[in-house]
Amino acid sequence: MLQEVITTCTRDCPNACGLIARVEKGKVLSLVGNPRHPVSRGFACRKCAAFLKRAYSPERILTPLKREGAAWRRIGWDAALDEIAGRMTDIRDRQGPEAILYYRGFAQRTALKLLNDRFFNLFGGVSGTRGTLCGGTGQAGQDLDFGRRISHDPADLQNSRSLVMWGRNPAATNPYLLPAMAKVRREGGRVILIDPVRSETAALCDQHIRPAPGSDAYLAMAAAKVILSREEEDADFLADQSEGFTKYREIIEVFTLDELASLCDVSIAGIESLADLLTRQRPTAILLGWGLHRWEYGHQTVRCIDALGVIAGIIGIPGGGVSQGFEEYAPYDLSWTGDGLHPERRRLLMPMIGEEILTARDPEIEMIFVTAGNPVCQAPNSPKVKAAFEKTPFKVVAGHFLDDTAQQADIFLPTTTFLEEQDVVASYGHNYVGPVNRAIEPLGECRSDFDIFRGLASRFPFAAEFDRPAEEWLALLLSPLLAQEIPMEELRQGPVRLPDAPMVPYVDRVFPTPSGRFRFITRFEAPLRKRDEAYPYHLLSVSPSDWLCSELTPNEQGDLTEVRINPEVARKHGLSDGKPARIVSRVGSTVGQIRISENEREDTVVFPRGKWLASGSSANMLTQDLVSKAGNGAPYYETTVRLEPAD
Ligand SMILES: Nc1nc2c(c(=O)[nH]1)N[C@H]1C(S)=C(S)[C@@H](COP(=O)(O)OP(=O)(O)OC[C@H]3O[C@@H](n4cnc5c(=O)[nH]c(N)nc54)[C@H](O)[C@@H]3O)O[C@H]1N2
Ligand SMILES: Nc1nc2c(c(=O)[nH]1)N[C@H]1C(S)=C(S)[C@@H](COP(=O)(O)OP(=O)(O)OC[C@H]3O[C@@H](n4cnc5c(=O)[nH]c(N)nc54)[C@H](O)[C@@H]3O)O[C@H]1N2
Ligand SMILES: [Mo]
Repeated sequence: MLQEVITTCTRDCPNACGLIARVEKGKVLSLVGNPRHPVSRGFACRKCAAFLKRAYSPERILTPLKREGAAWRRIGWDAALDEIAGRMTDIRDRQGPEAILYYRGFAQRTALKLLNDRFFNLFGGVSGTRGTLCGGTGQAGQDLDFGRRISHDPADLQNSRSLVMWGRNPAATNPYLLPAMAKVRREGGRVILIDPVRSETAALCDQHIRPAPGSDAYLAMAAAKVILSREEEDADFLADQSEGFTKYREIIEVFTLDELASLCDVSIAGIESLADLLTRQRPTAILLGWGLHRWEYGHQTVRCIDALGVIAGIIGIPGGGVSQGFEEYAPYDLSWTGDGLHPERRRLLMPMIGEEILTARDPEIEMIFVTAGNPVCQAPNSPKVKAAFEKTPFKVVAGHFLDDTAQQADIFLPTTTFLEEQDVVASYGHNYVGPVNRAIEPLGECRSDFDIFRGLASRFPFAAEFDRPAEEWLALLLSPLLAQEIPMEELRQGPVRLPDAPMVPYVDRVFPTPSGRFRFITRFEAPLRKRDEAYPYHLLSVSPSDWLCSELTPNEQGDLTEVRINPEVARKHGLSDGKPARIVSRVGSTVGQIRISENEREDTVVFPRGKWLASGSSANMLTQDLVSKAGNGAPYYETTVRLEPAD
C-alpha cells in the first residue's frame, strides 16, 4: 500500500522545501514537493530526486567501521561507542576536556542536532568552533547597521516592483525566488543581477551587472552618490531615523563617480541603471547572497549596500528591504545545548581550522569528533586541514559516505538521512518550521545523531541528563513555539510559520541599536588587494548547481570540475575548451576541465566547489585560510590563482 509521509528537506539550502515521501513496503519510491508548503508550494528541485539515489546508494555506509591500517573493518555499535567513550575519558583525565574538538558541520541543522552540543557540554565542555564557513560576515555587517539582521518574509516579495539579486544565484541555490522574479518581470518591473560571474540566474534577469570581484562596496557607494546628486534620497529617514550619515557622506565624497566606476569596473550607465531601479521602480527588494560574504571585508560591502537601501528609501517598507537570511535556530530554547554549564570553553576558528588544530596548545588537540560536515574538503586550505587531521591521534566521523574527512577517521559512525528521522527543521531562507516525519526505518545499522549521542551518554554518569525520548526533547527544544499555542500535532502535519517573525522588518523605523536608529558605516577601510602578478585571477569557488556542498558519492568523483574562463584568458595560457588545466595558488594546485565562456570576466576563474580531494579536482586545495575582518567568516574568494595546461 502506498503511504504518503509529510516531511521537509533538511539539507543545507535556504529553500527547506516541504516534501512528501511516497513510501511502499518500507521503501521511499519518490520524494515530491508538498503543495501545502506556503513557500516552496509543491516545488522540489532536482537535487531532491537525486537525494533518493544518494540515500539508497550502494556506496552509503550502513555499519560502524574501524580503521585498521589502510583498511576498514566492520564493528558493532557497542564496541564503537565503548571505544569512543573510553578514549574520551582517558583524554579528559590526562589533558582535560578541551583536548577534544567537536566540529559540527552545516550539512543538516535540525532541532535534535542541537543536543549534540548538550552531550559534549555534559561530558565536560570540549573545544568547540567559532566563526563560520558560511554567512557570518554579512550578518555581522547587518547587525552593526540594523542592530539585528532581520529579513523580509519571502511572501512580501509580492509587493516588490523590482528586484536586485546581489551576489546570489537562486537558479542554482534557492528556487523559491524564481516565481517571484518572474512575477515582477511579468508585471513590468525589472530584475537586476549583480555578480562578477555569469551565473545560471543571469538568463532570468533583465540586466546583469558584472562588477570586479569583491568590489561591490564601491558600486553601492556609486549608486548612492547618483541618488544623492539627484536629490532623490529619503531625506526624512536620513534626518530622523539614522545616525552617522554625515560621516558616511564623507567616505563617499572622497571618490568621484568616475573613480568609483573604475574601482568596481562598472560603467556609469550600469551604475545609473541601478540607481534608477531603486528610485523609479519602487519598491525594490535587494536580496543579498552568500557570495558577498566570502571576502575579508565582506561586512563593509554589506554595510554599503544597507546604506544604499536607506538612501533609496526601501528600508521598512513592504516590497523593499535589504534581505539576507533567517535564523535557523530561532524557534528553539537554546539553553538545552548546555552551553551555560561551564565557563566559556576554547573555541577554534572554523575558517582557519587546520591552523587552529595544528597550533592548539595547553592542551593540544588529541581527538576530533565530526558530525554533518566534511571540513577536510570544505574548509579553506584543504592541505593544511588534512595535515591537522593526520596529526591528531584519534578521530571519529559520523556521516553517510567515506568522504575526505571520513577517510581520516579511526571510527566511522553511519548516520541516518532525514527520511529515517523524526525531527523538525527551521530554515535560513524563510520563516517556516517544518516537520521531519520518519518515512522509513533506518537503513542497515544507521543511527541518527541523536541516537548516537544518547548511546554515548548512556556510558557516562550524566546519562540521565540526556536520556529522554526524542519527542520529549523536541517538546523542550520547541517550548517557545509551543507556548504560543502551536500544538506539536499541528507541527507534525505541516509547516508552521514562526508567529514572531515580521513580514516587513523595521516598519516603525525603530531599530534594535542603542540609539534606535539605523547606523551608517562611518569608517571604510579600502581592501588592500595588491595584484599578485604570479597569481592574477580571482578563484570564485561558487555553489555548484548540480549538487549540494560536498554531498557527492565516491562514484560521482570521476569527472573533473568544470572551470569557466574567458576566451582571452584561455588564449593567454594556451588552454582549450574541454581540455584539462592545472590551477595553482600559493596554497596548492588542482586540476579542472576548461569551459571557455564569452560571458566570464578576464580576472576570474569560476570553479564550483564540493568535489573531494580524492577527485583531484577540489576547490579548497587552492584556497587560503584567512578570517574576515568582522563576523569570523571564511574569505574563500580572496584566493588568486594562475592557470597552465595539464595533460
Ligand atoms: N545547488 C546548490 N544549492 C546550494 C548549495 C550548493 O552547494 N549547491 N549550497 C547551499 C549553501 S551552503 C549556501 S550558503 C547557499 C549559497 O547561495 P548563493 O549565495 O546563491 O550561492 P553562491 O554560489 O554561494 O554565491 C552566489 C553568487 O555570488 C557571487 N559572488 C562571488 N563574489 C562576489 C562579489 O564579490 N560580488 C558579487 N556581487 N557577487 C559575488 C558568485 O559568483 C555566485 O554566483 O546555497 C545553498 N544552496
Ligand atoms: N571553496 C569554497 N569552499 C566552501 C564554500 C565556498 O564558497 N567556496 N562555501 C562554504 C559553505 S557556504 C558551507 S555551508 C560549507 C559546507 O561544508 P560542510 O559543513 O563541510 O558541509 P557538507 O559538505 O554539506 O558536509 C557533508 C557531509 O555531512 C555528512 N552528513 C550529512 N547529513 C548528516 C547528518 O544528519 N548527520 C551527520 N552526522 N552527518 C551528516 C555527510 O556524510 C556528508 O559527507 O562549505 C564551505 N566551503
Ligand atoms: Mo553555506
